[in-house]
Amino acid sequence: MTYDTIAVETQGRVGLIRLNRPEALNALNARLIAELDDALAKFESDDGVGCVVLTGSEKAFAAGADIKEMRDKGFVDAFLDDFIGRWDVVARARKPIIAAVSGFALGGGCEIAMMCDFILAADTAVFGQPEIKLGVIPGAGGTQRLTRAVGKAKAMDLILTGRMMGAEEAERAGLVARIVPAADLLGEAIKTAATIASMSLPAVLMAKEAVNRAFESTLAEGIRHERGLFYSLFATGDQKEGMSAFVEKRKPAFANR
Ligand code: CO8
Repeated sequence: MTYDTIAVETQGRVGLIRLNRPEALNALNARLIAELDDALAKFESDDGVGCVVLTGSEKAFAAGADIKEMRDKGFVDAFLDDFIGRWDVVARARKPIIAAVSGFALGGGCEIAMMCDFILAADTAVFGQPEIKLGVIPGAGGTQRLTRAVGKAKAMDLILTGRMMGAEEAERAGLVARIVPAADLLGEAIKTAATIASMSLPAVLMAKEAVNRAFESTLAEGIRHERGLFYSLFATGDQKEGMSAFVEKRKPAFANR
């Protein structure tokens, strides 16, 4: 597949995807989602990639779903086509994905960022769910993921008024893992992804799965699940390597097996 709306590259064990529709502030249209799906599937099956960074431009991570594409849809077409269903590509990924957000992350843009495993934000980042101003509501998980991230009060404030929130407020609220100066954002995201990609891949995938389980189960269920995953890692060579390296005072060389 040739990409018109994203740019894809690898840097070491890091897969990098840039949303690239500058004329529309990276508004997410069907073509872009199909390309994102394709690029992520390739990274998922590439043993050379251990972590993915998803980013946009300096001005916009993504200013939402493409309003011009959505405007004329009718209910039956939207329902039968289930176009939002295809957006789950990011949430379905097993490998970790870091959202590196600079500028606008609005509507579907904020929702895609929240589907990633964590968000690194430039100090210029702006988050919001402005769908209410368009006569609709968030449709790609915004009412659920934002509420889990920042709590009911702030989620209601943002979703009912459509107001935007800056990086500092987003970090205070727990939506953002860290803020970095805009000029350092991509470098910091790639460095962070490289650190993750240097770990044992089975351990990384299981850690991600276990943390996500916290949002889908009771505490007792989640802890049982975590314990099962933890014990299973003792079947990997990487566990032997990691613990031996610590005892022998050297760096581990994980084989990802
Ligand atoms: N869709 C389509 N085009 C867009 C979008 C968008 N979401 N956002 C910006 N653009 C276009 C503008 O139309 C403009 O194009 P043109 O030059 O041809 O007029 C170009 O990008 C530049 O935008 P502006 O001139 O508006 O730039 P400003 O710097 O003045 O303003 C803003 C930037 C504040 C980000 C402004 O563009 C804006 O408010 N954009 C819309 C934000 C929004 O409402 N997003 C939510 C969209 S709805 C949604 O995401 C629902 C998700 C639910 C899932 C749906 C699954 C498909």
